[in-house]
Amino acid sequence: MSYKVYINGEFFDKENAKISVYDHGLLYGDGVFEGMRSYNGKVFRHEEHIDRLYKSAKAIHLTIPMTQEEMMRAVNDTLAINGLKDAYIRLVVSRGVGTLGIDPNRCPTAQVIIITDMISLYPQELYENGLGIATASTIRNPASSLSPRIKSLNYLNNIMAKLEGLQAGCSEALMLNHQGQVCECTGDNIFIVQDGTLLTPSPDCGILEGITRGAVLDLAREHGIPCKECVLTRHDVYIADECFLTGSAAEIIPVTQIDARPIGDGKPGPITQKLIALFKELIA
Ligand code: PXG
Repeated sequence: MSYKVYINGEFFDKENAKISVYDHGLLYGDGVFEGMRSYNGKVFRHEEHIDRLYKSAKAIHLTIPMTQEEMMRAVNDTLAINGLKDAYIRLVVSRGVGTLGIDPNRCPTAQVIIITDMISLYPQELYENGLGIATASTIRNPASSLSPRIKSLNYLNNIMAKLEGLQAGCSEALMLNHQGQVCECTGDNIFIVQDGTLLTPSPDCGILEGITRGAVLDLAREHGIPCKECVLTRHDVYIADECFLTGSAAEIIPVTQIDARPIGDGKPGPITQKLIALFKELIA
């Protein structure tokens, strides 16, 4: 199926959806993006994603040439033109076409690209049995050099860690910050359960504040599961009763092994399963 791609207000067939090689998004990773999901024709936490996009853009001094309302409409229009109800949405705003050299002032207008496609998920088997992760030696960018709160087009920090995970035979890798505290995985936030309490690194640890992470914290609070945003060490993950990851693409996926050690009894735990069920209801 060839889906149409939105570029600056126009729709192009996938094979004709092209941008300039002088775009600073390509040349320097200068831009921001969002990865979203739609369920039954409705974008999950749409406004929150668009808010995060505009905050990322603001942080890198990038002006998006349309309002948040217009952006939400453009996303809905792209889904509609492609007849997609359950989809993955990739929204990219790049610095746009410029000259060679990093000066962003040489790029007069940002480019807005919206790609909608089928979702590619982890295999179902991993949702049932859990996934293994490995700690990467690549440290998460400290907020003082490039804030992980910016969802930027420069993902090399995460890609370096992902490569380490894959080399260790794992599809995700755990990233620590420069103080050795647990941050997040390369494209997912991390949670553990210890003695019935749900724990996840606080934003101060240097993470992307995931929208799915926020939805899971809301669900836990609504359903009386005690939860805390705090500092976690790798040791805490090693001795956790349960562990899972959250992200727009993965939703909630259990982790049953880290650095070749089983987590808890090596099977997805009851609180993880409860949250997976509650999340399914939320998106139904
Ligand atoms: N941490 C990082 C570093 C991420 O990139 C998350 C956490 C989870 O955030 P959300 O808001 O999705 O709950 C992400 C999300 C992709 C893709 O296509 C990447 C993400 C999400 C969806 C798709 O690479 N990253």
